[in-house]
Amino acid sequence: MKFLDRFFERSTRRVASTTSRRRFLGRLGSFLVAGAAMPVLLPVDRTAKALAAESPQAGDPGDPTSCDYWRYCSVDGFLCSCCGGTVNSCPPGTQGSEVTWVGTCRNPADGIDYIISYNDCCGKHSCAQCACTRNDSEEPMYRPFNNNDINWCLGADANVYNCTVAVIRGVAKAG
Ligand code: ABN
Repeated sequence: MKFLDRFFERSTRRVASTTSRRRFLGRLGSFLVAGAAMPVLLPVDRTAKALAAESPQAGDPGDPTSCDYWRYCSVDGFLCSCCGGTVNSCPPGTQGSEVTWVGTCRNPADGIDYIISYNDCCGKHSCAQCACTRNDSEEPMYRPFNNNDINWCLGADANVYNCTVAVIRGVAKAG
């Protein structure tokens, strides 16, 4: 009996000396925090939202080949919709720039402000049709981060600028 007492005492002490309640609680805490953060950290498919934003529910009034079209409120370039592309797709044989100028334009159909990216289409000589410079919120060249008079094709594989698209990226929300 004494043998068993000593055996259990020793094993209990060994467990007690190699583990601690604090460490257990710490690990449990990390586990819970990681679990809570997981949905935020995991890649989320936002395509549905982007596509929903791409076609405003209340309508998309105006002529995409005119500089007055609402999405062009901050454009500077040749409209791809006059160059064999559309308002949101590059003409065949050109490639959209990934680096781009972004603006916020109000859709008159629903009064909502949409985030619009003005990607340049690159790889073919300048289209030279429907030149538009509306430039809402643009600032002078000496503030380059707020200036849109930039050839974004310089960041693409092909540096030659052809035209500019206006893609709805989402809804701008205040606050
Ligand atoms: N982002 C349109 C553009 C292209 C070349 C030069 C100026 C502006």
